[in-house]
Amino acid sequence: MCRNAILPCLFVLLCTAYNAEALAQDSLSASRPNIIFIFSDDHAPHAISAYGSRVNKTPHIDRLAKEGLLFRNNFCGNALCGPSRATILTGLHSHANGFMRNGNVFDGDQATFPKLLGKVGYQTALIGKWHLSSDPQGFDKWMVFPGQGNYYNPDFRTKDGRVRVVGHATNLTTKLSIEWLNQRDEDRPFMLMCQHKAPHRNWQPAPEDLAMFKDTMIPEPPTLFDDYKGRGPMAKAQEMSIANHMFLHYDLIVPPKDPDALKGTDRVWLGQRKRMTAAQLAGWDKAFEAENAAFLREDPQGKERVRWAYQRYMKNYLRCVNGVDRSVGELLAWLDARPEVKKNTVIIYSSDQGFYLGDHGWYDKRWMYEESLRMPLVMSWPGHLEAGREVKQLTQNIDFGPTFLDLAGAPPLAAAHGKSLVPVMSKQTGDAPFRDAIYYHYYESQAVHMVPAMFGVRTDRYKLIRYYEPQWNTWEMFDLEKDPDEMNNVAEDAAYQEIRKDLEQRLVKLRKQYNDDTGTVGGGEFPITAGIARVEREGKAYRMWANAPGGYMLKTGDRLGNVTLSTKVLPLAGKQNQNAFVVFSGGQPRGQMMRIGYEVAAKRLIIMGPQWRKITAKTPLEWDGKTPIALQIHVDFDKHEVTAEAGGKKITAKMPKGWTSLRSWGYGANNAEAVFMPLQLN
Ligand code: SGN
Ligand code: CA
Repeated sequence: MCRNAILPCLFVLLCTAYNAEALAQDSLSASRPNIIFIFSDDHAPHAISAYGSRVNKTPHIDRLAKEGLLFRNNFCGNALCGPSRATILTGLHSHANGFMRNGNVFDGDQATFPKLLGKVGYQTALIGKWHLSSDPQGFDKWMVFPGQGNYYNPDFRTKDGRVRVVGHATNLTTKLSIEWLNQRDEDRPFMLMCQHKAPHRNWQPAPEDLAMFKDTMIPEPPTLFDDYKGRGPMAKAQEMSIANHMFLHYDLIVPPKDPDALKGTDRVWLGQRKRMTAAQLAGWDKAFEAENAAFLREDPQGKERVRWAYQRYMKNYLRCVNGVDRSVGELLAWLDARPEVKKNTVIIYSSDQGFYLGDHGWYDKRWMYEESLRMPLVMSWPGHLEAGREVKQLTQNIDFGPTFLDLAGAPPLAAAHGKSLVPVMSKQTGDAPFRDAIYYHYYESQAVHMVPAMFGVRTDRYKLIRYYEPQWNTWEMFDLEKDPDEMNNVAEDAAYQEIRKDLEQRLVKLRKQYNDDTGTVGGGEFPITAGIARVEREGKAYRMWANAPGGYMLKTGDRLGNVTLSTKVLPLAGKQNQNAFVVFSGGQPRGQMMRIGYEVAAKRLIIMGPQWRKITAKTPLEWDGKTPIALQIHVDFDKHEVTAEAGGKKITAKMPKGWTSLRSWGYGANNAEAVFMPLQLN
C-alpha cells in the first residue's frame, strides 16, 4: 500500500519542484496585478536616455527600464494621437475601430480593455489627455482635457462638467492621479491611465523646468538639413519643417513687437499667456528674456536661424519631457512607500507615437519613418519581470489592451488585431518568436502638416511604404540595416526587387489578416484624392467613403466657359455626420474650393466656400433618406456666381473673381459614405 502511495507522491513532489520556474511565468497571466499606465503625448524614444538619447536624461523612466523590460522595437500603427489611443483601447488598427484621424469621434460603445477590466472587478481611472471627442466609457473616474488641453491652468472635463485647475498640466495630471490612488478601494485591483499632454506642441514647460539647459547646446541630428533627395517627392511637400513651418510667437515664443497685430496661430499664444497667473507669466518671461533679446538683436538668417529655432524648440520639448519623467518618479515613489502594493503593480511607460526631433529637418510625426513610427514601451514589476532585459521582438500598440486583459485574467477583446505580450514579458518564453512584420496605415492627408496617406509594412530589417493617393501613387522602400536614417529609397533599385516582392506579399497578407480594405482609392479616374478611405464602382456610380471632414476626390482639367454640373447623390443615411457634396474649383486644384451639397442631420441644401467650412448659402430641404437627390449646379464665370438647385429649391453664392474657368471637379463628403452618379458637364 505504502509502495503504491509513495510513487505518485514523489512524482507530484518532483513535478512541483520542476514546475516552480514555469509557475513564475504562468503567474503573469491572470495574476491580477494593479496596472499603472503612464502615457505621454509625442514623446519619441530617442528622447529617453534608456533608449540611448543623445539629447537628454530621463532618470525615472531609465529606472523603470533598469528594474524591468525595455521594448526595443515597439511601434504604432498610425502615428497620430487619437488613432493611437483608439488602438490601445480596442486592440484594433484604425480602420476597424473607426478612429482613423484626429477629428473623428471615437465610438465608445465598442469593446475596450478598461471596460473588460471593470467586468472582472478592477477599479479604473483616466486622468489627463484623451482627445477622442466622445465621453470616456469604462472608467469609474475620468477627468480629461477638452481636446488638446492647455499646459497652464488647464480645464478638465468630468462627468459633472468642466473645471479649471490652477497649475501645470503635467504636475496636475500626476497629482490628480495620486489623489485617485489614495482614495481607491484597497481590496480591489486597479488600473490607472495617467495621460500627459506633454511634450505636445506648443511646448510650454512647467515653471520648475524652465531653467534646464540654460547654458547647454542640444546636439543636432545628422539629418537636420535633409534635402529630401533620394526619396519620393512627398517628403519635400510636407509642412512640418523647423525651417519653414514654425510660428515665431506660437512655437518659438519670441515676444511680438505689437501683440495686437498678431494673427491666426500666433494669436493663440496670446490666449495661452492670458491663462497664466501673474506669477507664472512673470517667471516665464524672465526665463526667456535674455535669450529673446539676443535673438532679436542678432536676427540670425538662413541655416543659423534654423539652428536657433532647433535649440529653442528642443529645449522646450525636453523641458516638457523632464516634467513627464518627474511624474514617473513620483508614481514610483508612491509605490516605493507602499511595498505591499508595489509587489502587485505593473507600471508602464509609453507615448502615443514618436516624434521628429529635428530629424529630416522636422518636428511632428505622421510618417512611417522610424522616428515617428517608434513608440517607447518600458515596464517594471519587481519580482515578476526580469530587471534590465530588452525585448527585441516587433511589438505594437494593438498589443497593449490584450496584454492588460491577459494579466488581469479578464475576457479578451474578441476581435483584437493585437496579442498579449505576456509570452515575451516572461523569462522562460522571452525569446520566442512573436511577429515577423508590423502593419501601418496613416490617413490624415491634406491636413495640418500635409503628410500624404500611406500604408506599409516593416520587418526587422526592411520597410515598404505605399503612398496610394493618386497624386502620389508611389512606393518607398528602405534597408534599415544599411540606411538607418532612411535617406535612400531602394524601391526601384534592381538589387532589391526580390525583397520588394516579398514585402509586397507580406503587405497584402497583413491587409487581409486585419481585413483592411481602406486605402483603395487609386484607378487614375480621379487624379487627386484627400481624406478618402475607399472608392468603389457601383454600376455607373461611385461609392465613396470619406474619413475626413471635407474629404474629396477630383478630376482636373480646364473646361472653358460657363458650365452646368449635374448629378444624383445618395448620402448613406444612418451614419454620423452624413453629408454629400459636389466639389469644384476655378483655382489651384487643392486650393480654395466650393462645395455644394446636402447635410442630412440639418436637412438643408448648402453652398460652402470658397473659405474652408464657411457656409455661404443655405435652404431647408426635406429628403426621404432613400431616393438619390438630383443636384444641378450652374457655374457662371461672368457673374462670378454659383447657383445650386435641388428638390425645387435654389440658392446662389459668390465665387472668387480670379476664377475664369473650371479647373477641377469631383465629389466630397464629411466623415461619411455616399454614392454619386457621374457628374455631367454641360
Ligand atoms: C495640433 C498641432 C499639430 C499636431 C496635431 C496632432 N498643432 O493640430 O502640430 O500635428 O495637433 O497632434 S497645434 O498648433 O495645435 O499645436 S496629436 O498628437 O494630437 O495627434
Ligand atoms: Ca501625439
